[in-house]
Amino acid sequence: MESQWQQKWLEMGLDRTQENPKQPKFYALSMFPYPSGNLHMGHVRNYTITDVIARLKRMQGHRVLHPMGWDAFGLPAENAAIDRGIPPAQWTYQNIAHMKGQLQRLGLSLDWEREVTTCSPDYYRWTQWLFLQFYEAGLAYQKEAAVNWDPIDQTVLANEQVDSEGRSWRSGAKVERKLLRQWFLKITDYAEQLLQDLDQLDGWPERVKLMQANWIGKSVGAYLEFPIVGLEEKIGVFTTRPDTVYGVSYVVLAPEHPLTPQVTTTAQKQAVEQFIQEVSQESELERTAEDKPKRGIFTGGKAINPFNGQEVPILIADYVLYEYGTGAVMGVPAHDVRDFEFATKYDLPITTVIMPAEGDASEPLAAAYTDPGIMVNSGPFDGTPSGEGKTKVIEYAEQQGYGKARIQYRLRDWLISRQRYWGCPIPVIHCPDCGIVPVPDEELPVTLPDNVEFTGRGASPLSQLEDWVNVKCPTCGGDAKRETDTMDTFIDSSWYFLRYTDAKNEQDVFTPQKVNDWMPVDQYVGGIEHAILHLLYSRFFTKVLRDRGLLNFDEPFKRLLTQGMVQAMTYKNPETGKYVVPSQVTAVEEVNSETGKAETVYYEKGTETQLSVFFEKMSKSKYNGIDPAEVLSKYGADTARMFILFKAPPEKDLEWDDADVEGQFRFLNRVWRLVDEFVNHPSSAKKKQKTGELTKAEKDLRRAIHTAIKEVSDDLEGDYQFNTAVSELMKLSNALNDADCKDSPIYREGIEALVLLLAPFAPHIVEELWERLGGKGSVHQQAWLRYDPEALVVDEIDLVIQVMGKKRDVIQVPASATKAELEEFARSSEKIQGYLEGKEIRKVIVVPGKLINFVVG
Ligand code: ANZ
Ligand code: ZN
Repeated sequence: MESQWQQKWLEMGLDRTQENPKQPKFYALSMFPYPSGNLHMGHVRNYTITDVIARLKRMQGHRVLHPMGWDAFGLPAENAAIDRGIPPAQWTYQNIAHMKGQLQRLGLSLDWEREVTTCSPDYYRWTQWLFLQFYEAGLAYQKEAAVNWDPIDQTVLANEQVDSEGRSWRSGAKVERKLLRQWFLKITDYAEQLLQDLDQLDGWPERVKLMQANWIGKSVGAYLEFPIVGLEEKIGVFTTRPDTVYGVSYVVLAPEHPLTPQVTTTAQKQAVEQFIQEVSQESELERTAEDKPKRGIFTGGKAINPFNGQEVPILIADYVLYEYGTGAVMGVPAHDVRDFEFATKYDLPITTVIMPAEGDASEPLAAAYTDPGIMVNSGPFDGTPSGEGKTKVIEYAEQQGYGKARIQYRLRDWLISRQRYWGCPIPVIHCPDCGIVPVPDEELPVTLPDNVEFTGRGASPLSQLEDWVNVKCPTCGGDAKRETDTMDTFIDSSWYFLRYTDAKNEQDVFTPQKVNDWMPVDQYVGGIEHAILHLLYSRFFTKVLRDRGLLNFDEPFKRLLTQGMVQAMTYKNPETGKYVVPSQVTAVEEVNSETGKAETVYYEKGTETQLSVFFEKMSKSKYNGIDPAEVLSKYGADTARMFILFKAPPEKDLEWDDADVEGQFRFLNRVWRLVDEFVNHPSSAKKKQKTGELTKAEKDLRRAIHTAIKEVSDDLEGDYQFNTAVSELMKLSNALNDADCKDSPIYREGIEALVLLLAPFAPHIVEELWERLGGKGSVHQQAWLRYDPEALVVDEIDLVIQVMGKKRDVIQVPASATKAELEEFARSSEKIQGYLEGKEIRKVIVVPGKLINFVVG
């Protein structure tokens, strides 16, 4: 049935984007997949969530854009080419075809006419065009940067090709760092805006905004200059604590700092060079890890603290990073944890210059004092509170020419060059006379050649192709060479959501009218793993394109939902530490000797080893992956969707549980039977309008129906609590099942409501049922139901009557009854009269709306 409906929807064009300008727009977007070859459960969850939202918004009268595409460039395709000789394009397009089929089986209401594939020339032509926009704006530039170099294969490696021990995936060689001239995008120009505009993003999880803010890493402080004894140059440092400048007892340079050789004395030269050599082997993470002791060495040089004229030694240390701030630090051991540790180790003086209100500055510190306080030992600033001191020291520094205020961001420019084949070629030409020349517009795209050999060795495949590399300079006509680097695939995904709004445009990247109409994305759904880079880069692209006049909004994604992981049970042998394949596990019911309760215990087959079991993210290596294709074959898409939506709120992790899948399967079967019985019931064809008073049963059922409409609608508004929405639908189905008015038009109202409310969740079965009910058109073209507030009004309640705290009767009374009236109703019950007869009533307790209790003597 599912595939039939999918076919019909395709013919009807049901999933195509509606263009009626009178309807409000809604852009529902899932993060597009990498075509690895197979859909996994994480995809299924992601796309199901977005699909329910898209379907709901359509029923609520929006014109909806709900597209899909492929993030199709990247390393695995190239690896397939190296390992198995399959051309990257072939491997990629095969995977796309297969995964597209899988997606279609899920019954997603996607507009496939807007499909984008980032490795297709009609897409990457515009990626190249956009790169040139950045270049024109002065936001793309080249500089030297380190790459991973495999000395055996003589090739550049991606980070993913280097193992945790720093060895090459192929050759096993110890990977070296090598400097290459590479392309960068100047994202740092937008650091402040990227930070500030996070405030506009009310519909984003706080956690994601915080991660972005930390990544941008804004620090407010000062730039201060320390003269060097015997040299003209000064050492500039960045500090967030100018208030501690009188406590400086040394200055530290990063080993890579250009002044290092100059400040180093002959006596120290050899030791310094050896130290630099050692540090160059460490990664940034190793250099800054908090649990690692800081290492440094004296250069023999001295600097002068301009504030008090004191001479202090210049050191170099591993913990100072060349890429951050100025690559030099003023060391204040009394007030910085790292400096304290460092000064203690190298026997440098520790001078207190900030003191708590009741402190004693002459007492030696046991640890760095990092809180605010009062400035002491600080010349003219003594007695100033440290907060105020920061500003005062900066003002003084400016007057004296020692330095100035400075804001520093941790964010660095985006290195986009990759020395790989399967990526978007950077569209520039290097001419010995004209320098860098952009490839002219009319020559775009610069296409990837396909006569390429993949060996995984030597220079990147593109630079090995002489007739591709050698071209004439577009400006002077002389001999020139193409750029052979390709772009980071994060570039492809930084603008795909814009292209969907005008996916078939061959003249332009998109028209302003279309992009401004559909954007921003109203609801973006994807994994938390993209919380930083993908989202930050997309925001950066949006702002640059806005400044180029290509679009008119500040932020691309209005609301963001980061869905939780899909987990499943894993079995681990505690002795070997290895995961065990489920087919090798035996489950046994045993009585726990401590608690005396029966429980299920798991053993590795054929052994006495009890396995530890827990839920973990599905993965091949843990043998706990569940193949969506199998679930779809066994239960169909509707059940798979229902389970995923019901099992956990969308942003929480979801634990796969076959019993719950079965549960949803049974629920859909119950719905089926309900409708089936109704359709085959002779009275179902009767008139649809109820005239006259409703009976109690009808009123109760109508209340259940409208409660469901209200609750499901509320659950789907804003936070998308699909799990509770499904629970409400189950309640409604129970109410219908139990209803005492199956002949009434109210019952028909209920059956139809159940089908309509279920439509976004289980689209196929509901379409079939809608047809059987004789509904007009597709169920997915019906309007979302609105509840009738009057139907919710409870006009009668059940009053529990107790005598001495024991329940003796339940009667129906008007909901509006006062306490006195409730007592009167209770006393009029015959049963109660029996209990009260001949007894003295000492007290009557009334809980309005619920119960009444007679205390008798
Ligand atoms: C003196 C000082 C005294 C500092 C004190 C802190 C506390 P954030 O917040 O991360 O910006 N620093 C500056 N550049 C550095 C570099 N390239 N590598 C390592 N550390 C560097 O931190 C800024 C602080 O980190 C700066 O303020 C500097 O140490 C250090 F009681 O200067 B501070
Ligand atoms: Zn030229």
